[in-house]
Amino acid sequence: MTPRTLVMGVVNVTPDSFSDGGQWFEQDVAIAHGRHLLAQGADILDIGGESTRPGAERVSLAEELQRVVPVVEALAAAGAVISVDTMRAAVATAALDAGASIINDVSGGLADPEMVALVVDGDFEYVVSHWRGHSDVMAGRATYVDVVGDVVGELRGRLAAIIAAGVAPERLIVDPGLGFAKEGADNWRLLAHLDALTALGHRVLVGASRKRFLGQLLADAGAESLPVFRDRATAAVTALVAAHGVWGVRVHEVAGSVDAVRVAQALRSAENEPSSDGREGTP
Ligand code: PMM
Repeated sequence: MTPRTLVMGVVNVTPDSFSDGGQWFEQDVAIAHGRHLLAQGADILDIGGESTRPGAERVSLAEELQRVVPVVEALAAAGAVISVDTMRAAVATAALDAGASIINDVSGGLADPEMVALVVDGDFEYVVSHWRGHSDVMAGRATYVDVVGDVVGELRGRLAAIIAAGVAPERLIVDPGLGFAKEGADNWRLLAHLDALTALGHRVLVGASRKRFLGQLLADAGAESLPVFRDRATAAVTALVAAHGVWGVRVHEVAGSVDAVRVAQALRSAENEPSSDGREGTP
């Protein structure tokens, strides 16, 4: 039986995500939210202390550490598999010490020159996303000759550099970086050509959850399109990419994607079963 797609639940420890309480309140809320996502069936929690939405400014290292580390500690102690969404090697180091086992670097090692050396020396799993610059500049860099070929080519270059530095290829997970220096049509093209990403030979992670291109789709249809209304569309993307066999999906609302993965898995099993009259299933 092919392994099912894993659901990675997002735990953002960013002040703009929560009401204006103090630091402890935010951390308590984040920890409680992580527990809730686990109860809903999340396989992995992805904890982040820096917003990467378009136009966002960077947080200081001290602030990112203060936000992330206690939440990692608490949720790792609760038995969760922890991924940390950071572009900083120092945050990754502290998070690994606190119990994380995956580093999710949306810059694919480009934002911090220390990151690749940390990956070489460690034994954690490392997510390499397609990235062309920080949130303040990325919108101006969404220019492609052929988005699928360009993204896959740039990712191939990053993977080769990281492997050449001494990282075992099986530790790497690739991500097309939907929304990062990409317009709506670029995201749809990448989703339509996941096979080109899979062909890189690594596990594939997809982060479509609540992104602007889903909001645009809903708005164009006259539906409610604010981020909180994008979870059904997100779950639909999960079903489609899980049917394609991706390793994981990164989502804010876990329950819908857990069900979507169940649906995709049932479909994939049925595809592989012989039909009841003894003939092989559809090739
Ligand atoms: N998207 C966001 C943040 N981190 N990590 C990965 N691997 N892939 C993504 O697509 C991704 C990510 C956008 O952040 P949000 O939590 O504010 O939506």
